[in-house]
Formats: sequence, C-alpha cells, structure tokens
Amino acid sequence: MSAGRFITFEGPEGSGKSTHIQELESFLAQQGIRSIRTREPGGTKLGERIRELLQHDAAGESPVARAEVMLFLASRAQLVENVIRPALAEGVWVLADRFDDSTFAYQGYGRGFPIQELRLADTFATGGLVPDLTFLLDVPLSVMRERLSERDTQDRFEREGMEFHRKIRDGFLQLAAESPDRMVVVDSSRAREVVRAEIEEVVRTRFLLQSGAAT
Ligand code: Z5A
Repeated sequence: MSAGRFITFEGPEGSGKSTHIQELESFLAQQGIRSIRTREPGGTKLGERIRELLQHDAAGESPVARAEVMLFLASRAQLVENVIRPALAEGVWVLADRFDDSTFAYQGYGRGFPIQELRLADTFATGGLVPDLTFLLDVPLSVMRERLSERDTQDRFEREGMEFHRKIRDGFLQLAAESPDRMVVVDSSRAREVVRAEIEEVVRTRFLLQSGAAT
C-alpha cells in the first residue's frame, strides 16, 4: 500500500480554501482515492476547543501573542499525531485547511515573531512533518474584503485592520518564493471553475500521471 499524500491549502481569509478543498475531495473520490479533510485550528476534539479559545475568546480573555502561538501549535500537535499521520500511514490522502505556513504568515509576518524561532517550535509540534504540496490561494485585499463583508459575524482575526492583512498576504507570497517546489501560488480571484481546474491539473501532474491513476 502506498502512503497517502499530504496537501495543505493556505491563504488569507476568504481566499477559497474551504471551497477548493471540497472540490479536490470530490475529484480524488472520482479517481478512487480516499481522502480526509482537516482544519486548523481544530480537527480534533481538543483542537476544536482550542479554536474556540483562539477565535472567540471563549476563556473570557484574549490570549497574549505568545500564548496564541502555543495554542496554535498545541492544536497542530494533536492533529498531526492523532489524525494526519495515522491517515497517511493507511494510504489516505489528507487535505488540510491551513497548516504551519499560517503560523509563519500570521504570527511571523503578521505579529512580528522571528520566523526561525517559530520554525523550531513548529518542528517540535509536528515532529518534522512537511506537506507534499501546498496551494497558496492568493487574492488581493480588495477581493478578500468584498468576500468577508458578506458575513454576518467576524472572528478575532477577521476584525484585524487591513495593514495586518496586507502583511499576511505579503508573508505568504514570501514563503512561497522560498519553497517553490512545495508551494504553488494560485490566483484565486478568478472564477471558481478556473481555479478548480488549475488545482486539479497540478495534482494530476504531480501525483496521478506517474502512477497511471488519472482519468
Ligand atoms: N491562524 C493563525 O493565525 N495561525 C495559525 O497557525 C493558523 C491559523 C493555523 C482561522 O480562521 C484563523 O486562524 C485565520 C488564521 C488564523 N484567520 N482568520 N480569520 P478560519 O479557519 O475560520 O478562517 P479562514 O481559514 O480564513 O477561512 P475562511 O475565512 O472561511 O475562508 P476560506 O476557507 O479561504 O474561503 P471560502 O469559505 O472557501 O470562501 C469564501 C467565500 O468566497 C465563500 O462565499 C465562497 O463561496 C466564495 N468564493 C470562493 N472562491 C471563489 C471564487 N473563485 N470566486 C468567487 N467567490 C468565491
């Protein structure tokens, strides 16, 4: 049995990660490939509780910036050990809505923590797990703002100012430039069908054609 593939989706809010993970899940099912979806923070019972603490201040106070980092990493450690690694070992593909590039973009480029310190802490949390492929769904701030404005309520991150979100977007693009083999930048301001087709083509070319599985 071959090991599963670990594919992460990253990008600013409203960039279409949830939408395109579902599309890719359907595409893989058509190819006869088993996959699961995860999200961060969350994806486990413990992780979902941490999500409440992080996004909606469920403890009655906001975490300070260093506590915020540790909470994201605790959620990730639980997810990697209890969900991602077991799935990959069984040959199941894992499609993750955010992983460690979000920590480098938000807590590194956004909050200003040194990326190298975050990388060390992240490696401790994940045991060194690295995605096989990462889609960076990129959208200009104007598109992000438009998509988010349609929401009734906003979480703690969505309420941050535009300068914060500009740093995040630039940070993601910088991370992609540093890991061109793993990270594929997709212009997600285009029509959903066009974005979906591009993502499928990358997956087909990277993983399916060589194994003869793609139809
Ligand atoms: N965070 C962090 O700081 N550090 C970390 O280490 C981690 C996370 C792991 C998680 O929020 C927050 O935690 C996040 C970063 C921080 N900050 N925020 N906010 P979340 O999981 O609740 O939110 P999100 O990850 O940003 O997801 P989202 O806002 O739900 O967006 P999305 O999943 O990327 O987009 P979507 O829901 O698929 O699409 C948004 C809308 O656009 C929707 O109405 C779609 O129908 C529409 N859409 C999608 N694609 C298109 C196209 N191509 N055309 C037109 N409309 C489209």
